[in-house]
Amino acid sequence: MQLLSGTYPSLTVRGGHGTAAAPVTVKPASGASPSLTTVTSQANYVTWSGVLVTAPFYLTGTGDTVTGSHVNGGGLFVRGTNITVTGSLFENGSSIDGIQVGGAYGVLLKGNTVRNYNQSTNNGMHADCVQIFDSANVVVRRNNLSNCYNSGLILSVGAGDGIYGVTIEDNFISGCLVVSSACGGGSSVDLREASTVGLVVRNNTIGAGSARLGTQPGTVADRNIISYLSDCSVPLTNSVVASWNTKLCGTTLPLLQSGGNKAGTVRYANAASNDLHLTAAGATDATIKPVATTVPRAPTDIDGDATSATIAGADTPAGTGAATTADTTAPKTAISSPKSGSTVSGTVTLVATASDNVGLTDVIFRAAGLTLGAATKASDGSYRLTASTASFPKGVYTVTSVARDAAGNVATSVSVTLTLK
Ligand SMILES: [Ca+2]
Ligand SMILES: [Ca+2]
Ligand SMILES: [Ca+2]
Repeated sequence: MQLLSGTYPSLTVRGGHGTAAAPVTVKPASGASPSLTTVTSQANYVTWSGVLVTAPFYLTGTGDTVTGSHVNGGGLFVRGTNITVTGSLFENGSSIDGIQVGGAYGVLLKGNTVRNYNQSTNNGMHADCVQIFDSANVVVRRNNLSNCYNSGLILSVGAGDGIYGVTIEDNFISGCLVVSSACGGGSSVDLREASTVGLVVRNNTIGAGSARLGTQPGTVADRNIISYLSDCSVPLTNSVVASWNTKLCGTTLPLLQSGGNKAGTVRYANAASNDLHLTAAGATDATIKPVATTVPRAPTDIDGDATSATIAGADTPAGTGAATTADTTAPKTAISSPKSGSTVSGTVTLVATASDNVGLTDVIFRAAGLTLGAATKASDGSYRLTASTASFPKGVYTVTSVARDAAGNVATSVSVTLTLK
């Protein structure tokens, strides 16, 4: 579908004939400069390529992609399933988030720039570059997020459905520096949302603003560079921290005395313009002596260079990284109990097997388009979730287990059919 020049009224896209193998692409016609206002994309397998959007942009379908596009003055609301947002620029919104991922499943945000979102009215949006809530299996990779009023990247409670499986890697993330007089210098990252399960934060360079990391069980925060750390007790490893809350944590932050962490200031190419690439001296500043952790380092940096085992953050200078083998092998998972065709009631224990060539990050169970919860590993190696059926209407459900590894590869089991009575 090719768009001619002009300013379009509010668009809603329904129906359509896209498939995973052959998505419908919406793009400007050759030489045309269309300008879209509000876009609501409800159709499945639509690729928005090279479009300009100046108002809210909603993605609610399955298998939709936004690539090489420019959202100027608007924000993207990701509400669908298996959504990819890549190589796009989001900027200059007011009292709106740059990219808001809510009630979504299977989202990749890769290689985008999100910047300059301010808050001028008290509408409850708390303008963030990226906000995630009530979602599962989200990968935020190789983005540059900066200058957003409330936070560069925030996980929040939403409706309380929980956040399952978020990998944040190879990003430059800064808080609010220059946008407006209302800009209070907010958080670079705020990852404290307690319902989060399976959070991996690795190889990020986190610039100006307060870094608020979480302490949720299983969180991994490894090989990051952090300008200002707000917390005294977070699961930080192999990281370089320039400054921290000395009132709360003391002048000698204990977590920087172990775990491969160190205190130190890192020199960047141009921090004022959010270019957090390392200078030659910065590469020395960011050098670490790593200790072993439960997840490997990210294979590539923000530029796609191979990461170095001994350099923290999102940028490895080209040529200094040792090639690692990216893990492209998805985990395997299957539901072992209850058997398909079973009738269940009351409290049900779901049991799955799961494995991966490198290592699993988490296993969740899903039914009726909802994430039921995260499984815990039992002593026999199986993954189990005990869930009440009280909030589900009686009927027939297809239940799957979903396993994820640290590279963000996801596997979904063959479904089992359970009758709830
Ligand atoms: Ca927000
Ligand atoms: Ca690099
Ligand atoms: Ca794997």
